[in-house]
Amino acid sequence: MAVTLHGYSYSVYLRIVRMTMLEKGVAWSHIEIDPFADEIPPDYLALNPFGRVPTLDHDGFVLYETTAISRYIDEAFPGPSLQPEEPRERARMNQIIAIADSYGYWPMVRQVFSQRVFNARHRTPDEAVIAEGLARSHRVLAALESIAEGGDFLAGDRLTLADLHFGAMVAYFTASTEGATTLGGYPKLSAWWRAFKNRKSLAETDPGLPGD
Ligand SMILES: N[C@@H](CCC(=O)N[C@@H](CS)C(=O)NCC(=O)O)C(=O)O
Repeated sequence: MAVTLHGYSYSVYLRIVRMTMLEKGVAWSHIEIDPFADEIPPDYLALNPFGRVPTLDHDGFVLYETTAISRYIDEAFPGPSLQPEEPRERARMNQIIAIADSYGYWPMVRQVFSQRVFNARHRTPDEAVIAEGLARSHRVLAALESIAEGGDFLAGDRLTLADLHFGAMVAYFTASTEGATTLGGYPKLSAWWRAFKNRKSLAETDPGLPGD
């Protein structure tokens, strides 16, 4: 069974899928595609008309949208289940993923991390964008602090897709000093991150920075 992932090495969303694959013990091959390029190759747009990454190809079954991919991997492959059976825990997991996508990704990754860390070596960071990103991140972190389980995992008592999803975003967010300081103001999330940041799947999917 051949699994191919089309993605951009520095993509948070690609990392979520890669971590899911590692946690499940699934091997894959990688095809690099830069979604920020001026022109997206037509053969990629034929797979994903939105031109975003990642896109999965599993023996000709093509799937895009990260949550659809990670749930598919969890359900289609053996290995530890990454979704709770208990309805309320499963609902929390889904809620955390939706909050991360809807309200967290843009301020935490695109406004704070991209400005302060990723682009900073060739462009002066836009301090107004960073300030706005930090302000908007607070609301996300406060919301997650109030619903997080309070232990090593965000939903329930074992690893779920919520940890992988939000963890990839927090990895980038805390690569900036302001992001790390901001997260430090939320005790439950800080305790979760102290445990999660040592996870093997997170370390093994660290893309570093371009030129490292
Ligand atoms: N809803 C998509 C979002 C994926 C996404 O935004 N990926 C980023 C990279 S982390 C991307 O392709 N960005 C290109 C752009 O913003 O034009 C998913 O869940 O897969």
